Amino acid sequence: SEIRKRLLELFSHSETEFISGQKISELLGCSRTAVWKHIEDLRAEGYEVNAIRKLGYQIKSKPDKISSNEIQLGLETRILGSSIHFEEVTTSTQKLAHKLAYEGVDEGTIVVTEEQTEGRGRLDRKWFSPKYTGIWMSLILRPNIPPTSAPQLTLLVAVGVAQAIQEVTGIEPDIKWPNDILVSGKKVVGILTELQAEPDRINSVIIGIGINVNQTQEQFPEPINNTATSLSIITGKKIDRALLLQQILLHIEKLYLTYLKNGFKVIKLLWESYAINIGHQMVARTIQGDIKGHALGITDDGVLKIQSDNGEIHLIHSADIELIPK
Ligand code: BTX
Repeated sequence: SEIRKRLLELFSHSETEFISGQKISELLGCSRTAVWKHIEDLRAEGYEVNAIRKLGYQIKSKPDKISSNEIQLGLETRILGSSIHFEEVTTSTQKLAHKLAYEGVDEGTIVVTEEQTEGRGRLDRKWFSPKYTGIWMSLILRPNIPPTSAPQLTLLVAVGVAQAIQEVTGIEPDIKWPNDILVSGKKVVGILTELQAEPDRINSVIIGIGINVNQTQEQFPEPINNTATSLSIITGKKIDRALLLQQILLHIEKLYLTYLKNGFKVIKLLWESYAINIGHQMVARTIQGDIKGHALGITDDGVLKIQSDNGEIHLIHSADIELIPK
C-alpha cells in the first residue's frame, strides 16, 4: 500500500537510527495504532524490527526477499526502480515488461520476480531461474537513440552489473562479448536486450538481467552444471540479493546518465577493462556461419571486430563466442 511504501522510505533514510512512533504517525498522517499495525505486518513478513520505548522503531534486518519493499528500502536511484512491478512467480519478466512497455509505463519501470517458469535467453534458449536463488529482472528504458545503437546498452548494462558485483561481493568478474558475465570461466549472469522500435525510432528497450546469486552447485541441472556458477558458490557466503539488486540499479543508472550525456566512449573504456575476449583466439558462431580469428576489440558502436587468420576483418553484430584456449 501507499502508507507501507512511505513507511519504508522513512527508514531508508536512517539506516541505524530509531524513529519515534509519534514522528512516524505525523509524517504518514495516520494514528499511532496504525503505525504499530504496519510494523507488525512487516515483522510477519520477516523484517526484524526493534521497538524501544522512548526511542521508537528501527529496522534491523530485511528478509531475504526481493519484492518491492525490500528493493525500495535503501534504494538511491532516481529513474531505475521508480516504479517496481513485482510478481512472486511469472513466466518471464521479459514477457511482462514487453506488455507493460507497450501499455506505456514510464522509463525506469522494473519487473522483478522470485521465479521464472519460462525464463529465456537469446534465440529462444532457456534461462534457468529457480525460486529465491537469483535476480531475475527486466528494465524498461526509453532512450532517444537510433535502434542501431541499442546493442551499446547491453554492454553498458554488463558494466553496471559487473561493478555492482564487485562492490557487493569483492569478486572481479569478466565480461564476455556481448552479454555474458563470467567468473573463473563460468557463467554467472546473462543479459538479453530486446526492442520495441520503428525503423528509425526506439519506443522502448527491454533489458533482461539474470543473475545466479545463491544457488549451490547441485542446484544447476545437467546441461549447465559444468558451465554455470553462482556468486555464493564463489564467495562461500550467502549474498544479500536485495542489496545487490539496488547496487545494480544504481550503477546502471549512473552509466546510463553518462551515456545519454556523453555517448558511448566512456562506457567503451570501462567495458574493455572487464573484457576477456580481446586479443584472444575465438570462434564466433553467427547465423551466417562460423568465423575463426582473434578479437581486435569493439568499435565505437559496440560491434565486435575479429581478424581471421587470412587477415580479413569481420564486424560481428551478433554471435555466440567460443574462446579457444591458448
Ligand atoms: P544466452 O542465450 O546467452 O544464454 C542461454 C544459455 O545459457 C542456455 O542455453 C544455457 O546453456 C545457459 N543457461 C541457462 N540458464 C542458465 C543459468 N541460470 N546460468 C548460467 N547459464 C545458464 C542469456 O542468453 C540471457 C539470459 C537473460 C535472462 C534474463 S532473466 C530476466 C529476464 N527474463 C527472461 O526471461 N530472460 C531475462
